[in-house]
Amino acid sequence: MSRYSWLSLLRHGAGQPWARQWRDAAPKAAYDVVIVGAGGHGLATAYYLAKEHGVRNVAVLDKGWLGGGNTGRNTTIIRSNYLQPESAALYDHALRLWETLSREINYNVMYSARGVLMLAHTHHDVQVFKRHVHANRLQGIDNEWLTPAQAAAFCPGLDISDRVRFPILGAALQRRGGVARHDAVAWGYARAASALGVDIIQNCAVTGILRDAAGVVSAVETTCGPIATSRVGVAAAGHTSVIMAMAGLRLPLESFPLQAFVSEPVKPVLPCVVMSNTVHAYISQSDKGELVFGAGTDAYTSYSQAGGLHVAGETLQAVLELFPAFRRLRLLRNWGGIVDTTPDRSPIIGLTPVPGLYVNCGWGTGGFKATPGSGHVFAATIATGVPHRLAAPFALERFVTGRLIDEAAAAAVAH
Ligand code: FAD
Ligand code: PYC
Repeated sequence: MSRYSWLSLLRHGAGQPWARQWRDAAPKAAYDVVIVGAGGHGLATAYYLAKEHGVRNVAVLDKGWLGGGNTGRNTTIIRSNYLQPESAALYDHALRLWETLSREINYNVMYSARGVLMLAHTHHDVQVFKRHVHANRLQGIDNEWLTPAQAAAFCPGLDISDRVRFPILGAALQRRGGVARHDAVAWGYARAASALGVDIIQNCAVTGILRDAAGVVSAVETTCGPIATSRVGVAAAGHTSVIMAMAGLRLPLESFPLQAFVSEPVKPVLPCVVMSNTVHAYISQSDKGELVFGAGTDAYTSYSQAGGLHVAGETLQAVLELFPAFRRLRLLRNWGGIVDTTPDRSPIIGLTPVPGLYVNCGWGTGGFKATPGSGHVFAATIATGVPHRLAAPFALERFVTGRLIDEAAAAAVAH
C-alpha cells in the first residue's frame, strides 16, 4: 500500500494512477479469525488484530458493501460525556484514539473537535447535565457547564431569549466532542487492515455458525461457501440477534429503526454540535454545508431501514423549534439504520457461552463514537480469549449478575 502524503499527492497529480484502496479478496477455505460485519467496529477489530496482536489471517465478511450498515448511515456525533465510570472510560479511550486516528491509519477521517453542546430546558435537565459534568470531571474527562449567554457565545444562532417555547437554561459542553466523516472511517480501516493482510469480503452473508462435537466454533456457513475457523467475532449491529440465533443464543437485544436527515448545503451557520433531550433533536453541519440531524428511534422493533413517517415529522418539528431559521431550507434526503439496544443502553462486548464465539453489539444509537475504542478492545479480547480491561464490565453476564451500566440519560435524545 502506498502511503498518502504531500509527495504522493504531487506524484498522482502528475499522472501516476491511484491504486485500489483495499484488495477485493476471494474467501479462503480457512481463517484464524472470521469477523462478521464490515462496519466500522468489525473493520477496526480486524485492523487492531493484525496491527497489535499479529493475527493477520483474518476475514471480514459483509452481506452487503462495507460501511453500508449503521456506519454509513449515522450522524457521526463523537463524545465521551457518559455518566458511569465504566462507560466514560470506554468512550474516552475511543475519543483519545479518534484524536490521532487519521495519522495512525494514514487516512483523513476528518475528525473535527468542534464541541458538543447538550442543551438544558428544564430544571431536571440542569440537574442531570450538572451531574454528568461533575462525574466526568472526577473521571478526568472534559465537560463544563455553560450559562445561556456562554452557550450562545460558543454557538451563535442559539436563541436564548425567553420568547421560545423551551427556553435554554444552560448547557453542558464537551469541547473535545465533535464529528468525523463516517465513510472515511470505514474506508480508512478497510485500507489499513487490507494492507496488513486482512481479507475483506463483501456480498458474502453469514448464514450459519457450525460447532464441533465439543461445542466449539468450527466454521461459518456463508453465501460464498463454508469457511473453517475456530474464532468468530460478531459485529453486526441491528442484525446481531439473527446471527447469534444461528449459534443457538438469545441476547437481550431489540432492534429499532433510527432515521437521519440532511438539508441542502448552505454556508457555515452552525459551528458546533447541538443536542437537546427535551425538545428531542440533535443537529450539526457537515463540512459540505448540509445540516445533519435526527431524533429518536421508532417505538416499535423492526428490520426496515426506512422508519416511521411520523418520526420524520416530529424530528423536523423539533429541529425547527430549536432553530426556526432553518425552516427556509429544503430537506435533501433521509434514511434509516437498524440499531440494536440493550436494557441498560450499554454495549455488550466479550465472550459468549459458545466457545470461540465473541460478540460486540448493543451500541444502539451511539456506537459510531466508540468505533476505534470498540475495535481496539474487541481485538484484544479475541486475540487473548480474555476480556480487555475496559471491555470486562460490558460482558453479557451483567444481565445475570445485575451489574448493569445504566446510560439511558447519556444516550441523549435517541433512546
Ligand atoms: P454496522 O455499521 O451496522 O455494521 C454491521 C455490518 O454487519 C453491516 O455492514 C451489515 O451489512 C453486516 N451484516 C449484518 N448481518 C450480516 C450477515 N448475516 N453476514 C454478514 N454481514 C452481516 N452513533 C454515534 O456515536 N453518534 C451518532 O451521531 C450516531 N447517529 C446515528 C444515526 C443513525 C440514523 C443511526 C442508524 C445510528 C447512529 N449511531 C450513532 C449509531 C452508530 O451508527 C452505530 O452504533 C455504529 O455505526 C455501529 O457500527 P457497527 O460497525 O457495529 O455496525
Ligand atoms: O450518541 O451522541 C450520540 C448520538 C447522537 C445522535 C445519535 N446518537
